[in-house]
Amino acid sequence: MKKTVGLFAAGALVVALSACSTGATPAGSGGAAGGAPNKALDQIVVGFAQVGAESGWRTANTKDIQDSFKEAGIQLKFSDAQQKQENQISAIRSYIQQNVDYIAFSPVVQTGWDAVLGEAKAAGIPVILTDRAVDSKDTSLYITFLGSDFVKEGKEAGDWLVQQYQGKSDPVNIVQLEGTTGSAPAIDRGTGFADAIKANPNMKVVASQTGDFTRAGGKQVMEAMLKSQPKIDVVFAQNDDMGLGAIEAIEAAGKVPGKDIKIITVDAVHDGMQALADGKINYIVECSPLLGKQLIDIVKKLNAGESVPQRIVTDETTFTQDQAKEALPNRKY
Ligand code: GZL
Repeated sequence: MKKTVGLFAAGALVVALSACSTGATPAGSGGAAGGAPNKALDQIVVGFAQVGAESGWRTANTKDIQDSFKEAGIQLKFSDAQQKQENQISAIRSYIQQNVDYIAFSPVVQTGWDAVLGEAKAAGIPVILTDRAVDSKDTSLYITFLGSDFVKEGKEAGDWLVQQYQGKSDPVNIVQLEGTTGSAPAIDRGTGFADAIKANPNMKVVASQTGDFTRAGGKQVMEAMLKSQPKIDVVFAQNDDMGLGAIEAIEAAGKVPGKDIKIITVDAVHDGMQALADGKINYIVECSPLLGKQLIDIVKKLNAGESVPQRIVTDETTFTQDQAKEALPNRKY
């Protein structure tokens, strides 16, 4: 929807702003540009281009977004890109064609978004990043990035490991199961983890490979690492699903996960927390998929002509085995 400029009286130019999305606040500028859309909530249409359905985290994220929009009475157009960037780009282009009021998406990888985000900007449709970031230098291409601090998550995983081996100097051979290649969580969790352990020369990442955030991928990569690595002490899986796949491979190799090989993961979805409570995983860093309500809040603020911060970091915590046993009964996902 564009601003509607109309000539209402001889010589008088009155700008009539239709209830449209051009009142959005360019990132970091504060205040609405051109007046608030102020649409009735049930008239607002948001196009959401989801990454896929690759993990328990993604399933929970999708459910939370869909439930939040239903509860808010805001129209949601939803697409699943099956972890392919070209599908997400097509979905965004389709939302532009449909002239939605806002576009939200979780970029499957960090790079390659400037062109399509430029098209959304030219169409006057504000873009909200959820979950994952883009590496665009032009921050006017999106209004805000709502999601976790992945570097912090990686660091928290590494810090826990360093603490476990405090005062010991024996070699600690670590294998890392990376998330989707080129994705913000894979890049940043790897950076945070490496930073956390770098002061300990006895701790070495002896192998690191992507399992694409899937259980099957984690199992496949772990099977290969068990064959190629003479000794593995620790697995750092960048999400629960790859960690659960690694457990299957470790047990198939006749070893005890959580004891013979320690496992640290990220997410804290139900199956991961169950494995943690059962002692098969040793530590989980939470990454909350429950972004729906915050996304709705951003849409409502923009519709009211209010500005939103360019970066909104989600709250999350960490879990030991005992904490998982306590938390499990009340977990939403
Ligand atoms: C993190 C999210 C990641 C999860 C994985 O915010 O993008 O993608 O950690 C998911 O489980 O597949």
